[in-house]
Amino acid sequence: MKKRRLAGVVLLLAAVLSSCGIKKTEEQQPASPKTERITVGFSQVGSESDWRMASTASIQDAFADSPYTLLFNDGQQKQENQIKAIREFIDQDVDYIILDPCVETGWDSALMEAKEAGIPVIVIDREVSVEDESLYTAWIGSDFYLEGQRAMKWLESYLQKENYEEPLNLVGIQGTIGATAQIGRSRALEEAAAAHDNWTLLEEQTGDYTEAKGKEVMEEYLRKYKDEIQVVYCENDNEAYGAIDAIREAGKKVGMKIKDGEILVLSFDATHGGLQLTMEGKIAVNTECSPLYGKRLVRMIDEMEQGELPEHHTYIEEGQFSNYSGIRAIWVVDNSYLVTRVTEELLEEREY
Ligand code: GZL
Repeated sequence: MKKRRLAGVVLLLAAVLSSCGIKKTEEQQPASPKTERITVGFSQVGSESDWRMASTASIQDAFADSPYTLLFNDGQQKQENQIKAIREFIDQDVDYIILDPCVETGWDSALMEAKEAGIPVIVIDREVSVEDESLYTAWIGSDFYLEGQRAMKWLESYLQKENYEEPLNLVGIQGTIGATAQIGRSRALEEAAAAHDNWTLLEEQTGDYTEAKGKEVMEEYLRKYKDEIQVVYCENDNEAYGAIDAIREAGKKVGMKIKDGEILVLSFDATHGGLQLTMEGKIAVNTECSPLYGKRLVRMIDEMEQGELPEHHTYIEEGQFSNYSGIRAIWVVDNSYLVTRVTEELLEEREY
């Protein structure tokens, strides 16, 4: 049991005994507990993308300004590393664990061990799929399926605005297979392709959210499909960087003039580099996925330290960006979402 909690029990026992007139002699009075800093173990997916680095920086910076000690572990995109880190945090008897899970499944036993050790787990960003949802105290992250729907609605609107009704061939460069972000974004692409008679989803392959793999996959697509590709759906900015390089090296152009043979690139994350390319029209639309969890997490732990239980499932607000002025908003089901034009000023203001 955490020394801090043990001290609390001893104090309570002493209070009960003295209230029954059972005086403990001086030497038996428990020493006043040394208040230890609250420690928080953070198991991060890895360092695979600009988004990930921004997520890590946001959390490390926020905890550096907090009364809490953060123990950080980079999982290098491997679940076994993250499970090992969770077990090490349990052995170190941390007060809280934060987990950004590389994939959704396979967490039940590690989270059960944390529960049995009395350590609350906060899951961020991607989700865990577990039998018993009480294995984690709270999840806060993005609605990845909605992100993908927003990207697809933008593409639909764009094609309508441009009166493009010819056949449209798309390829998908997916994120890490099994990650919540990949599951949601890929589902939106596949559903949209199936819903349009003139759209054909030629192929999807994982780019693992990295620039190198994104480029490799795009090179293979270009070899295979030659001039047939009109749209590339990149599930994060780093994959888009790689895909754009491959398209350029193949002597083709990225842009929005599909009728002139340009290849239209969609991306996610809205990182600084991704928004720069969006402002230049090289990424047609960039759907935001905010990595800024740090301050929220410190506030969440502040509240939990006061005995307040956070919401179990919280979605964060996210934007969408383009340099195409013809679409100011898109609608998904009954909700409208603004599309913001990227300007130098906007880039200046961005936190990541
Ligand atoms: C999504 C996040 C994804 C980003 C990628 O919330 O998990 O992982 O979209 C990152 O850039 O690698």
